[in-house]
Amino acid sequence: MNKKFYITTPIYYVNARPHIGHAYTTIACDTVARRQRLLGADTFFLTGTDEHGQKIERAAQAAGKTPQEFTDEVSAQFRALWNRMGITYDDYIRTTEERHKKRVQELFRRIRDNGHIYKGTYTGQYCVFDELYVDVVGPGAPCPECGRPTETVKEENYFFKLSLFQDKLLQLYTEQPDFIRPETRRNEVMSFVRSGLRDLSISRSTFSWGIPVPDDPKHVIYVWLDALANYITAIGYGSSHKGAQEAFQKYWPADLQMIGKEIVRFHCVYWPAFLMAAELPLPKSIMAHGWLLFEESKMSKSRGNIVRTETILDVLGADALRYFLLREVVFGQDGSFSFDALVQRYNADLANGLGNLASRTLTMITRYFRGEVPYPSAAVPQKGGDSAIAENARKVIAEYSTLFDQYQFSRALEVAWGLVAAVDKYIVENEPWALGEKQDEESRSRLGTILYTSAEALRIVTALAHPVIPDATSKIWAQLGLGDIRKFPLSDLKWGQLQLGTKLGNIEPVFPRADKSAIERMQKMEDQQRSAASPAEGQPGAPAQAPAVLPVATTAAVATPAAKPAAPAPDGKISIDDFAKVELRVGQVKAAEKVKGADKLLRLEVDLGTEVRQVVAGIAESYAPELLIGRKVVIVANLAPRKLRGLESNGMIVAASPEGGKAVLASFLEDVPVGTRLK
Ligand code: ME8
Repeated sequence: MNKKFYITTPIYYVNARPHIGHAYTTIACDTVARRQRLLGADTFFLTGTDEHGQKIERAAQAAGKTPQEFTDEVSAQFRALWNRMGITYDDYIRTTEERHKKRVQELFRRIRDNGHIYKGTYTGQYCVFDELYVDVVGPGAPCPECGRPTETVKEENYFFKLSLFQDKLLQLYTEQPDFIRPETRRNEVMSFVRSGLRDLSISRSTFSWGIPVPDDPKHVIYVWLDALANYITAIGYGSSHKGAQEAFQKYWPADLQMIGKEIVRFHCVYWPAFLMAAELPLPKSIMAHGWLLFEESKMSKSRGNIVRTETILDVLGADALRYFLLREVVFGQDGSFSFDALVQRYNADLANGLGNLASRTLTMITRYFRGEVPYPSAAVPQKGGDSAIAENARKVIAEYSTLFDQYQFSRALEVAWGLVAAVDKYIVENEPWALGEKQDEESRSRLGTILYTSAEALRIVTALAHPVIPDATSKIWAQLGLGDIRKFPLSDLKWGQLQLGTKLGNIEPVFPRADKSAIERMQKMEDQQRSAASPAEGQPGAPAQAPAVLPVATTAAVATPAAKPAAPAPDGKISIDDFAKVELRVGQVKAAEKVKGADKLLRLEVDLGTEVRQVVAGIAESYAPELLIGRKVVIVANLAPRKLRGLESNGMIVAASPEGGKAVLASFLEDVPVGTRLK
């Protein structure tokens, strides 16, 4: 019997339209699902939308629609986008569907019957944006996750005995190290759980947009319990239908649940605890990837820095986006998106790389061998270069598979494209076009060997890359005369399978080169979208300006997403008066420490001569706090105070933030008195 493989994306909130952050997770899952299918696994790929809760209810209100109308509309937009991109999901679950609602109630009942739910009163702060109960005190206190003001909730709730599962969870993380990937996230979760778990409120009674608690419909089930349950309800948990029950037996537990790093706690703490309480098997692995950053902060609708997927599809196509995201971003870490980098990668690796190799090789086979694959001739001895390519390809097949199965997409693609580069070099060195002019036996044989070797390497890269760039590789495969690539059993891939005499299909370029205008076009399309975006599309409750919080991303404190410059002169320059508005001063660090729960932030006390200021800076990944004590730094002294992780930051520390690198603090070679102004 075939191995099964069940893979899920998060179900996306429908409070805003999809952007390439959502597409990133969906593409990664689609790629894994496609590879599993090629490897022969009975694969089930689930995605969908998360449609209940206060956040969605308010978004609908802001749009002047009923929650159902609103969720129908936005959920359909997500689905239409995935369809347009050729995402091969097997089911699309909406949490407003009847099948889901009934099955969530069944799960609630089961956990309650097992004695893990009790009634109590919750008094505390709630973050509507994160749909999260938070441990902060006082009305309006900022959410430690996103910095938005929290709301005070005092209501009778059902509680889940989360505290009971602390030891079991720690045991799980220890015994099943792949349960949470990557390692950094696992460590974070373990220290969170070790610090103690409190029981969790799992119902709300002050609004109604949710699934009623069984036997007590005044309450609706907490949106995260409702949402997480989708992973089992979609495949039949809680159904009385035999077929659905069989599907659940077959596919659960999930083999891979892919998420973004901001929802690790829900998936790696709450979710397994709910499942344990219901005595259900746990997912095998939860993989949390990093964030796509745009203009230095997390791409998100509330920050207004999103890039729509449609723009890239219109100009470069889905394969370009898929390849770029998986090749450019180290999976698990944050990565920046820019149109420049996208087009550069597209041209270098796809148009000039794989595309060029395909058209060169196939065109020469057409021209010199009337479109039929020649075979390396036994009559003329092979050269070192020929066997080196074969050897290289064998190694690539093995390495690519290992890396891919560890979800190291970027490294896997780098390895495969190493073969593309090697074949390019091989072609240039062997000059098949010169041999093509000659008719003697030896030249023809040699030419056959070179073109066979090139075509076979092309076939191997094409098969390996298919899950990543399905459209282009399907075309190249057909051009190689090999039919439908989806039917190729990838686990059998080895050197030498290309048959003598295979008749090539029609040769057409797969990746036309993109010129500079592609970047301009995409930028223009996005600018138009932003200016046309209606306010209703924003996130209700979100501040008008992006909060300068948590995703300090790669930036040192210099780049604050909130600080939009005053309108620049038409040539982009500012006047000296504009510059004079910024009060830069020399400060000296008196104290420095890590901010709890924020791996990028340091809390500094900086002496400005006249006063000591608290500054929170995103430089923890670049500087150990103890190394900063006594160091002179440059501070933007007249910046309005802002809160980061609940700590007030009074000023900003100046640093260079090299692309992809670590922040470097601005400093002086000569000694300068503390408090001196820079001008
Ligand atoms: O959290 N970079 O939904 P959501 C990378 N409904 N990935 C990003 C991203 C970015 N800038 N922006 C979004 C929710 N994502 C809940 C989930 S699951 C039971 C409930 C991706 O619409 C990433 O996968 O806020 C992230 O975790 C997810 O979208 C969040 O989507």
